[in-house]
Amino acid sequence: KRSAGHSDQQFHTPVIGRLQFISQETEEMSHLDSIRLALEAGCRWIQLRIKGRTEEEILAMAREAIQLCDRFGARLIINDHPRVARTVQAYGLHLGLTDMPIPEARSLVSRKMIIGGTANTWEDIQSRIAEGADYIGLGPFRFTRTKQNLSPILGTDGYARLMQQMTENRFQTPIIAIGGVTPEDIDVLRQTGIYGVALSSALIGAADPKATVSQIQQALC
Ligand code: TZP
Ligand code: MG
Repeated sequence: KRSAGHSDQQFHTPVIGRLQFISQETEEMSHLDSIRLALEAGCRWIQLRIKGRTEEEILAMAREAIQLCDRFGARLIINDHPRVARTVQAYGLHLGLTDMPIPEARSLVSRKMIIGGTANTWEDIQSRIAEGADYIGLGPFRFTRTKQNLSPILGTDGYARLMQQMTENRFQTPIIAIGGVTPEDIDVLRQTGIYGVALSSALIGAADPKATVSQIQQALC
């Protein structure tokens, strides 16, 4: 029985996936094509990440993305746009360091929506946790063309150092490694204590996307 004075939120334990696919547009593929590829390969945790379009355009694509994800029983995260996430009733919202602050976004979306935040440094990690992020996308692991204006590369040593600091401070927010991650990186990354990974190119460019997803999922559980 729930005791008086406690909000529902305290009793709501969000599910955070360990493998998040980040949508991408290439010459051959639209964002939705990339999501379809990831879903068909077995990925059940998708982020719609669209840059350089209007909110209306992104909303239209988000409506299609959520239908597609529903069909596969997958969870959709919307990057950058709280209103779009609210309108399509996405499972989550992901906010970067220059986006709306997490507490402000919380007041715009449903109480049960999960909100992830980006971090590149220990200072970012601390402020994301203080802001109440449900998970942290920490990167970049290595160089990638997928993101513009990339922050300094962390490499394995960077994750090892930051995860050590997480432990010392008893911080438990799940850390998702991002940026140029490939299936071969999962084992070393896991040894640093990260919770999961977010990737795009490694799946889009995979010869056998299904095998790639199962390989990654096995390495992560
Ligand atoms: N943030 C840091 S790197 C990145 C984002 C959104 C892109 C990750 O894509 P890829 O293709 O797996 O490097
Ligand atoms: Mg952003």
